[in-house]
Amino acid sequence: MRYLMIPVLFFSISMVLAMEDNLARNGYATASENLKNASKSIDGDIRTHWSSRQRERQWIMVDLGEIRNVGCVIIYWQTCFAEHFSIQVSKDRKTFREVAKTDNGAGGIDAFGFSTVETRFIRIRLEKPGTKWQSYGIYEIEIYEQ
Ligand SMILES: [Ca+2]
Repeated sequence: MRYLMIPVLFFSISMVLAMEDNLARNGYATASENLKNASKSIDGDIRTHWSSRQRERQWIMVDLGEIRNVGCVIIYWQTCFAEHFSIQVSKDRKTFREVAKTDNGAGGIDAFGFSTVETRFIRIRLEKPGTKWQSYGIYEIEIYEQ
């Protein structure tokens, strides 16, 4: 019994800590398309994902609901990752500023740390797919203060 309890307990503690720290868990997700699935990118479940259709330029955005300090974004890619993409922030959803960018994404997990900014909206601009399917899929977006 003890053998079984230890990993279960450890998993539970990890989940609680992650939920408290990850600002995206209290956010609202929207996207350039397939809106009904956008929330699956911030539902805390690594088995569910948002995916786009086959179009080169897309975006997905998380509204934190209020201005928060943000200094780290982690993206968990589904098979269809982006090779070129950037992360932008905005307080008002009108003026966006780029805080991270890559032209050599390789999928898996991408973690970006940057100087902490005050922001409400975090938008991931997807510029070029990295796979032959020419679409994008994201299991989860996590957003942290640092
Ligand atoms: Ca998910």
